[in-house]
Amino acid sequence: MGLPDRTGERVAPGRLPPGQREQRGWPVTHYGPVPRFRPERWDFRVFGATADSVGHSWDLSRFSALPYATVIADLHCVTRFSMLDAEWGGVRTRTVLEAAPPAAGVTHVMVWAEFGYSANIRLADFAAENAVFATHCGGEALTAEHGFPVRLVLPHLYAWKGPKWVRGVEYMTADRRGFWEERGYHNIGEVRAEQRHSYQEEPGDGPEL
Ligand SMILES: Nc1nc2c(c(=O)[nH]1)N[C@H]1C(S)=C(S)[C@@H](COP(=O)(O)O)O[C@H]1N2
Ligand SMILES: [Mo]
Repeated sequence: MGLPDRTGERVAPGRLPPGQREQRGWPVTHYGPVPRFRPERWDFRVFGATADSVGHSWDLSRFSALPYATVIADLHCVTRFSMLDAEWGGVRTRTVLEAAPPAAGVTHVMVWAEFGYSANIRLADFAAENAVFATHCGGEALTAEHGFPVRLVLPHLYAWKGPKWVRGVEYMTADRRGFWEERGYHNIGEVRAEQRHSYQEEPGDGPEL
């Protein structure tokens, strides 16, 4: 689906983060079933410690009307496959932060998806310039198994930090572990630092397990 044609190309040395290999094509990896999209019930909510103390929500047409950006970004799975240079289209996390600003004390966010999947992310990581709530890849709408209608792409963190089927963002004034962060994966998950597993965590990297 609109992936760059890299047939016969070699990946330049140093292009891949440590311990990763390039995956041609786009595998599907997730825990649990693919949710059914119900447009009449779908919303994207921002809640928790918002600057104005109220929650914000968008239905899909209003969410899709937010400023659209395209970003070239990788997907790095902790199981070591990487998809390089995909073109993602959607709403930058910065746009969401501007539309529904966090309160002054917010340090982390929890990104929530269907079926209670969640990922905790430091606010500064979430606000990265190339972080996008993607609705499209390669110019085409996401397929159901790749996260339709919205998934988070946060290329400097391992891909478990990028939920598919996103439903909202919780602003938090303290860190709390998400789904995989409670189950053995690293609380921060930075790809270049190979922060794969919770046993690698240093004091201060996350709440006690
Ligand atoms: N909701 C949800 N999002 C998820 C996951 C999941 O289990 N549930 N798995 C993550 C992991 S570990 C990876 S590698 C990517 C895989 O995305 P893909 O299936 O589009 O390749 O989705 C991420 N987002
Ligand atoms: Mo993954």
